[in-house]
Amino acid sequence: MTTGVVYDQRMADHKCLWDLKYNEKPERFINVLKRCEELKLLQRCLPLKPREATEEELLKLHTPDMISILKDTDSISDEEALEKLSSKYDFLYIHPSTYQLSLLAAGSTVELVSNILDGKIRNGMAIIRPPGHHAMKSEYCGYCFYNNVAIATQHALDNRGLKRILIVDWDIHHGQATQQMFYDDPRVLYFSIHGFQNGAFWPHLRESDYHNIGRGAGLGYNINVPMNEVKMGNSDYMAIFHQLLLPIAYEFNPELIIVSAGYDAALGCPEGEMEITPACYSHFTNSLMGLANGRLAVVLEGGYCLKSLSEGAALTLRTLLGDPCPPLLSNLDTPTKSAQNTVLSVMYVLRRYWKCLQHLEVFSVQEINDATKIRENQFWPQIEFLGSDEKPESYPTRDICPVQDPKIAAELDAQLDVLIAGTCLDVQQYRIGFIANSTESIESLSEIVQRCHMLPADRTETGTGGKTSGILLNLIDSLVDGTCRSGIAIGDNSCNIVIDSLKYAIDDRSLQNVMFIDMRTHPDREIQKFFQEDVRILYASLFAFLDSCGSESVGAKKFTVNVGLQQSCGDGDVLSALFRILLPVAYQFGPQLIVVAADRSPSGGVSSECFGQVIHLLTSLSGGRLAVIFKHNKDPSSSLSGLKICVKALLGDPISMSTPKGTNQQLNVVSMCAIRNVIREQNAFWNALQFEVQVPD
Ligand code: X5A
Ligand code: ZN
Repeated sequence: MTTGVVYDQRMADHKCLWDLKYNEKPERFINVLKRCEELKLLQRCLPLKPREATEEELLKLHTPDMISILKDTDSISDEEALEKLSSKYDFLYIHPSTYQLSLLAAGSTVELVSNILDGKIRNGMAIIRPPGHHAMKSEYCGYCFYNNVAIATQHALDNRGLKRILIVDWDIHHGQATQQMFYDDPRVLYFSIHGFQNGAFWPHLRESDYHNIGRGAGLGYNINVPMNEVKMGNSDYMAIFHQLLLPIAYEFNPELIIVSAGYDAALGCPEGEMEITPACYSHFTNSLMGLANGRLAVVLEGGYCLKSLSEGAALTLRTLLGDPCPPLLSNLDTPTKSAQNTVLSVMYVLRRYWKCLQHLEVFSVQEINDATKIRENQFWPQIEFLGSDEKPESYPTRDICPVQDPKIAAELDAQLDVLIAGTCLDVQQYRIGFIANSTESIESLSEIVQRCHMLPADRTETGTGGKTSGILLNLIDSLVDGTCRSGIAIGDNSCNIVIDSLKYAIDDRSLQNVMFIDMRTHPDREIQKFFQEDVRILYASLFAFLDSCGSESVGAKKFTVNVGLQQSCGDGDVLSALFRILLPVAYQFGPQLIVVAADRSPSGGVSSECFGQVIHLLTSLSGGRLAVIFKHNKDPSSSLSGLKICVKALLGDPISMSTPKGTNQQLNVVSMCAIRNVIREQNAFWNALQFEVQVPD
């Protein structure tokens, strides 16, 4: 199953006749396609046929006027008349081609989504314009005419009976129209990260603030993450993904994800003034690909710096195709105070609706309450958004498009060249290595194993580590040499073997840093002890040592992170530890290689699917270089299902969720304590963890 792409060359026709420098210009579309072409991505996709949306599709969410007004401009070639009509709306121009192209943009988005739901493609991207997320029920707005993403969502609800759709809106502007359309619908979870600046950022709506969380049955299903400062970057956005979006998305367990993918929060965009690097969009994309059985539709919205737009969009498509994420060139650091506040505010208003936020309820509600004292912001007092479809009476300011200082623009441009050069590394390596000590596991997994690259199990030369660790050494060699992207070795994973192999990676293969994650049900202390003083190895374990209960580490050491979960805990606990501890720490460490030791406990509470999700989420790091050493246990069925899912995750196959309810389960209080203790202890070293509320003893 492949990746679909939909676009129509005519989409370059729509332009502003009276201001050719207008931000929403044809080159946006042309350059994105050009970059996808350069990276040879389009030829790897299944091209879908663009089509116009039908009246019936439009009228589900828009008024008849929204069709007729634009339809009538079809024949107006008088520039002045077009300009006059356009000026009635907030940030908009109309061109004689606009009507037809808006229909094409909406229809093509529906086409993308229905091909995904038909199983013809796994995921895909709509490279389209005009964009859609500001198009309200009865008002064109912000370069948008019809709400492409909302129309496709409605199609999935009405014609396919979907019950859970997640819309992620990472455009820098709040998709107020999408919010309005599904405000009381619990079937649609709308999650938007946007510039807000306490109301000073367009579209200046109080309904864009974090306390607007849905209405009626839809309470808790509208999530706004407003940014109140400019220059937010990868650290801020990844913190929002790890702390909010991913835990909530895994709990929601969507059947389909649609992304309103604007690239105007990217570095260099004059509208957003934010600093997300193009590579970070790969990370956003990859982290969503484990959900919804991989059904992910990415739909272009804004993005006004041609360089960062085309690179960000192309990297998104490349990730959908299954290529590894390019490493973020600078490791993540502390999110800004302002972003931390936003995250806490959002957690605070949503804690009753999402079990993954329960730890706040248990430990720190008062804290957060103080931290996020309801603000009287500079434009208006805090007022609930009542979900009205009406156009807001008037806009507080009607700002002009910011003009970038040419000196700043040149600087950003140079910065982008460096970043882009760094993502063009050779990543054309899709092979997944497979080694087994016994043929038994190969036979029972034959159809999966066939898709892997078999590596030799024996090792002739005996360097450091010697023969015993042969399979893991061979696997590490293949990843370092680039023969394989990632791989799995099946065999003994006891501590000597792991120690020898990690030593081999740093001493013999000169890797600068390696993250080792002990996911064995019964970790022992030997590995941790051995590397205690070695800053090149970040040691992490998930489950508690046999001789301890709950979290602990050796007097709080930076490169030793023991989460200490009970092996009987559930998927929610494991994912919580991953999102709140392991991923932020790993992103700050920036390993060149990740080694995971695992087994499957027949009695453990963690599902094989969850194990697969962990592996999938880790593939975002270290350029996808992930070596798993897996040991069979005595119960062949639990062992095989774990193994199968792990290989599938490495191959990029979709992983289903264990229960139809996702990880919607009560968190274990022991785990909550363990996780909290680790964060409190480790945030002195890893400031990517720092926004966690400090609870006094
Ligand atoms: C789709 C989109 C933005 C309008 C901004 C007006 N619209 N300042 O990014
Ligand atoms: Zn935008």
